[in-house]
Amino acid sequence: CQNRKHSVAVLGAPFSKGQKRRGVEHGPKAMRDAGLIERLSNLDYPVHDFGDLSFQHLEKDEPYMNVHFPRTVGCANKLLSGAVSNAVGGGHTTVVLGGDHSLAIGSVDGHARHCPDLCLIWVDAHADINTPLTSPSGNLHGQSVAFMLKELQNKMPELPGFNWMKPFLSAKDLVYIGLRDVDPGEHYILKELGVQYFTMRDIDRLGIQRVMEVTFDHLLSRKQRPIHLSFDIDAMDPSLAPATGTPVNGGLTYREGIWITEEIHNTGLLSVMDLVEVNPALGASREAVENTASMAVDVIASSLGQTREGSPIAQTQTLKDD
Ligand code: 5AB
Ligand code: MN
Ligand code: MN
Ligand code: MN
Repeated sequence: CQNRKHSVAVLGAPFSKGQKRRGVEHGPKAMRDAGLIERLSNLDYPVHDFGDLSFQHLEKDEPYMNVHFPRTVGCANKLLSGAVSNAVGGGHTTVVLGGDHSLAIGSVDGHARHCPDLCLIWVDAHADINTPLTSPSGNLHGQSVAFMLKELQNKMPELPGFNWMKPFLSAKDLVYIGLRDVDPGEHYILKELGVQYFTMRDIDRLGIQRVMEVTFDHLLSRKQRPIHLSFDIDAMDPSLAPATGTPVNGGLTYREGIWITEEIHNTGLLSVMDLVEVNPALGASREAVENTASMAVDVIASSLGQTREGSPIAQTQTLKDD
C-alpha cells in the first residue's frame, strides 16, 4: 500500500439490492451527468474512468432470517472488492460511485486487502451497524459496518453470499460523523465497542473544525495510515441532498460537509472513497435530483483537492512572464 496520489480511478457501482427502493442504481450516471469527470480533470492528476461494474442478477435469492437479497448483495460485493483491490494496487486513489451503502462492504474489504492498516471515516446520518439480528428493516445497506468489524464476529450469523470475506477492521479504527438516526441495537453496539462517533449534536456543540481535529487525533496520532472515506449523501441536510432513500432532517450544512472533505484531503492520506445513496428516482423534481448530484460531485471534488481559494495550476502558463 504505497504512496498513491498520482492518479484517480473512478469506479461506478450501480447497485441497489442493499435496500428496497428502486433508482439508486442510477446514482453513478447522475454524478457523471453532473460533470464529475470534468471536475476531477481540472485537478492536477490523470483521471481514469473505469466505467460501471456489471452486477449479476441472481434469480433465486430468498431472504435469510429477515435479511433481503443476501446472495445478490454478497456476490456484488465480492466483485467490487476485487475491482477496488485492483485499482488501489494499480496506484490510484479510488472513487466508488454508488449505488446503495451495502457496497461499502466490498469497497472497504478490497481496500483492506492492499492496505490492512487503513482507517475508516463514515459520514452518514445513520450508523449502518445493525447485525442481521438487530436490523429493523432487513436491509443490508443498514448493516455494512457490522460485516467489517472483528469485534462483532461472534454476533454475526453466517449469511449466504458472504463466505468469501472475513471481518478485518477494529472498532478503534472507525469514526462516524453526522449521526442523527441510530437504532437501539446500533446504539448498544456503539457504546459496547466504544466506537468514536460525532452526532449532529456533537457538531453543534464542538464545531466541525474541532470534530475533525479529534477524528484525526483518534485515527492518526499513533501513525499515519491510509484513509477510507465512506460518504453517504444523506449525511447532508435534505435541503441540499433531497434525492436519497432515507433522508433525515437536521443534517450537515454545505460548509460543514465541505470542511470535512477538505480536511481529509489535507491529510494527504485519502486512499479510497465511496459516495453512495444518490437516488435520482426519488427527487421531487428534476432540480432536486440535479442539486443532489451536484452536491455529491462537490463532496468528491473537494475530497480530491478542489479548494475554495482556487489553485494557480490552470492559469500559470498564461500569467507567467517567461
Ligand atoms: B443508509 C435503518 N437504520 O437499518 C436500517 O442509508 C436505516 O446506508 C439504514 O445509511 C439506512 O434499516 C442505511 C433504519
Ligand atoms: Mn444513511
Ligand atoms: Mn449509509
Ligand atoms: Mn440513506
